[in-house]
Amino acid sequence: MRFSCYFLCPILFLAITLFTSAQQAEILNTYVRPHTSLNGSWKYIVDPYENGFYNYRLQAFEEQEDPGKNAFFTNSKPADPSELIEYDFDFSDSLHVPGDWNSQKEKLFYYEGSLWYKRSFDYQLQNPSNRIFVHFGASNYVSDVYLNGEKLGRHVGGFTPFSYEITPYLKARDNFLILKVDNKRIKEGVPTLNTDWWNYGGITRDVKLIETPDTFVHDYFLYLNPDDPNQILGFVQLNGSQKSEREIQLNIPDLSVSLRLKTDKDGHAEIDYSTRQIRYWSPDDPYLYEVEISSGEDQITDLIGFRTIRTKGDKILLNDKTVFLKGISIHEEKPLQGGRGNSLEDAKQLLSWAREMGCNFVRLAHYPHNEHMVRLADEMGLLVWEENPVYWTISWDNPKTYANAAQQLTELITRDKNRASVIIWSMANETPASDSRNEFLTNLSALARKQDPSRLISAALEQGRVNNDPLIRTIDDPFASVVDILSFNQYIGWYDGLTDKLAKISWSIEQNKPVLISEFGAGAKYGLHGDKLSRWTEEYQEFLYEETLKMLEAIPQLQGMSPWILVDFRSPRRVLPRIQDGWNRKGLISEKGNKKKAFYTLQKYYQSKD
Ligand code: GCB
Repeated sequence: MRFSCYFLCPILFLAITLFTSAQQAEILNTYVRPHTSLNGSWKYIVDPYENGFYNYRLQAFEEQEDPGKNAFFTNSKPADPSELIEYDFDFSDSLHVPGDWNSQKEKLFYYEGSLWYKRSFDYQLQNPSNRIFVHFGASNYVSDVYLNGEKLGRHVGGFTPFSYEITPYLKARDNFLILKVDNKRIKEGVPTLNTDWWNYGGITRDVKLIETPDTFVHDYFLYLNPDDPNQILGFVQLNGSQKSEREIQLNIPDLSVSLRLKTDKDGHAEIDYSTRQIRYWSPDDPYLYEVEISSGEDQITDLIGFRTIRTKGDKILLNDKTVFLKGISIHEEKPLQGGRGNSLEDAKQLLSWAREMGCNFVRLAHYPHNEHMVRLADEMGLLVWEENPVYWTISWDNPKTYANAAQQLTELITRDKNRASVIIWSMANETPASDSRNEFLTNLSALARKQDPSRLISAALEQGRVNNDPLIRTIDDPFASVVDILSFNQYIGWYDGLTDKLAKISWSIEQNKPVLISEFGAGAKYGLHGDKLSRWTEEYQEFLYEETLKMLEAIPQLQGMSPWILVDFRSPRRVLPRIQDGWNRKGLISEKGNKKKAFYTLQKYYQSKD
């Protein structure tokens, strides 16, 4: 009984639970708040030995009583020509923010380590009693943040937002914001040492300054009760010295909702409102309501769709109607240019390709993508799978690794919980079953369900064999009992035999749950042609898609798929000269935007599902 340890190891469980109290970011919902952008040109210093962080005894400068001028975050200059200071941001080279460093500078293409960023700015508060925050959309992987020489904090995790209040440190002129960003891969990290994607380092998403009144709308969550599509549930949370017993006005003009809420002593107010008027969000009608929330001087307007998503037996029900998920997996790379994607234009290109292929669903692999992706999916009517970067073989027994995974998942849910397009939180990808892994993922799922009762839980699992028969496949992973949607990756015909094997496979899946094939695929170099048994040709990939689709149709619980992958993407594991040259070639579109034959195979299949 693989789950027994879950019950038998109360001490470990307690330790894990203690680490789940994730920290709340200082400012949220920044997408819809007025802001001052700190994007643009930032000075940088490459620091592989972390010379600006540690002294020559490897003691952190910031832990010394006097860090001294050689600590880079002090941004010091020689007071007179005799003084020895061995760095100078202002005479250093620049990088564009947002953006990874690897694709901006040839000399940094393979760089994994510490790099310091510095940007100066002036800022005058609009009202002296206001507060001000600095917000980072994401920065990979560990970020130490300083303003005017003061440490604001450290953030761990490469794909989720973080922020700090800077009110006490702000000056009207010549503020200097400094980050040390370190993308060294570490075993206990999330993800860990080994991935099949490029470890792009740097401040990869927008940097914003956001000014608020002393007391402001910190957070809100509006969702439909999954069991009653007429009931809007949720909360509004205030932050600030006046947050207790305070009035909040919540309006949804197109629904004729005008609610007056009152916060409790913690600044929290619950929403519970019933109406029969709701126009439900769906891929056919991605309708978004304007929701206005105000309290005191603060006002925020967001666009929020209302829909229910649940499963019944082996069906997925969107607004109580069955839906088949015609999907594709996507990595967050800039189409055509390469490097980490981060703009609305990047999102538009990727999601338009998915739409052109006939998708109603995208799997955003293998980590949280930028917010433009889900905002645009909301507008376009694409259903979304979002994923925590728990990939392959994480340090399952390390409580700090768990705490980090829980923190990243919390930050993702916090950011995207109001997006109707997002229907699935995925806990992990291709993780090997063991007691400690099962506990890890079970606890993460419980955390996700607690934070968000309105969505489905899944994970990209692996398949197994029945009685060791290579031709009869099943899902015997114990985590299958926890998920709502039974998803798994399979590469029959690519890593597992040749394409002729596909016709011989049968599936014996016992769980009465919707089945989603989270990955299948084959590598093909765009423009390389040959017979359908020659690896890397478009014909091989096309044939594998044809045969796989036939094979999958025989699974009675099949409710969708997200084949691997929309576009060729960079991976240091893919070194075959002339074919891969550093790219994973399983894309249906090349990195230059050319569609391979299998693109049309999948398009035709999805059209047949309409
Ligand atoms: C997988 C992984 C994905 C890889 C893919 C491949 O199973 O989930 O991250 O990129 O296979 O191409 O091998």
